[in-house]
Amino acid sequence: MTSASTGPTAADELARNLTSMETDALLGGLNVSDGHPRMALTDTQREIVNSLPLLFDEAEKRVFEEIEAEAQAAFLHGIGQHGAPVGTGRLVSCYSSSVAMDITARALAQRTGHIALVHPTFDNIPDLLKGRGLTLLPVPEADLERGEPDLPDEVGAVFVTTPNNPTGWVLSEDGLRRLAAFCARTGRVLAMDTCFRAQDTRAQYDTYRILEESGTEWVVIEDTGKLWPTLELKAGFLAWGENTDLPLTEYFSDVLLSVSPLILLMITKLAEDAAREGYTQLSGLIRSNREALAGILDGSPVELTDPDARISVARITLPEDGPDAAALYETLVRDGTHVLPCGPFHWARQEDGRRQVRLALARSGGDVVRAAETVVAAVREHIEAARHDHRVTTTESRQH
Ligand code: EGV
Repeated sequence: MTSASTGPTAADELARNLTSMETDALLGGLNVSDGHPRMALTDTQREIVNSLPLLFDEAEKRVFEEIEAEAQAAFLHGIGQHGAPVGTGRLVSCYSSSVAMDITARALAQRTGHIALVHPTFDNIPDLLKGRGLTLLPVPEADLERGEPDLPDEVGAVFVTTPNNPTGWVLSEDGLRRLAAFCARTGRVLAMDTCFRAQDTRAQYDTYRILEESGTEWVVIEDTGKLWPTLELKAGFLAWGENTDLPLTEYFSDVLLSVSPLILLMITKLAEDAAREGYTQLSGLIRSNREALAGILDGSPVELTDPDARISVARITLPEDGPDAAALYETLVRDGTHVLPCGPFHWARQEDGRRQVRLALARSGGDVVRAAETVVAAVREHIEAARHDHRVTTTESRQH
């Protein structure tokens, strides 16, 4: 129990989910918390935003299905997904990828009580699955890549986030082939969250072709929400296979009729712009922000955890004699800087993330630099203060 005078305890902080911390970061201060893009629009993106009144009129006139198929094709073909089931009725558009995730969770719970889920990953994925009554089994990334995870019989589905959040790990093409063959052979559904794939070309091999060729039952969740600074105007796409026997159409229709055709038209324009220059600009910004972060950490007690990652978030590892992630998070929030402690990503074993925090990189270069400098200063201060306390204690004990 928390009393009003003492405020939240460490245990309360551990119990908080990541999105509640991201919500606090929206109140003001320096926000390198959530994975949503918050940098400036590029010039050509600004032109698209300026054309929204025209797109509104176009959306009013045209047939929805045509607008939707166009947006899905523009976006998915632009990131290598030529086998995506556009126009088949097995690809629906949702307000967000989390809505697609919840529909998937509900459908999977019809089939099985147990799911194998990549560990670590963003905590709303395990939370949504658990919310639909599923029991989860954590599986490390390397076991998924090997394609032969050791699973008890009652596990009816495997869920993979690739590129993974927050690690940036990517399931390779051969890894997916092995995993899909394993799922086909053992009668399990293979579900994938590929929300960050537009940021990493290593994740842009044609996932759909491999899944269909494997013969397994599959579900894929895609997202436009990590790419463009469009104030939460975005869509999640939910796709499934020809022989995927899950009530996805029904559960989708329980949630919504359709997303806005205005947003879909905007996505078409942004995807076309992305194919021309937008993805190069985006990966350039993310790369230069990751390099700036690495530069500031260089020679400090803090390390970049995943130097090979390409996605728009970066983990950093804190030294053993520094603050743990929860303590650093609290110190930084008091100072008006919002990062995420990595404990909750390790949804089955929070302790595994106690030395890591995550910084968002889809920000202006200035924001990332200021956040990185603040983090390093706070860690150094903590170490200095601990040394000082140690000296004081030693001197005191000598005097007694
Ligand atoms: C990230 C938060 C939820 C999620 C943030 C995210 N949304 N909980 N529906 O979009 O990495 O910060 O993915």
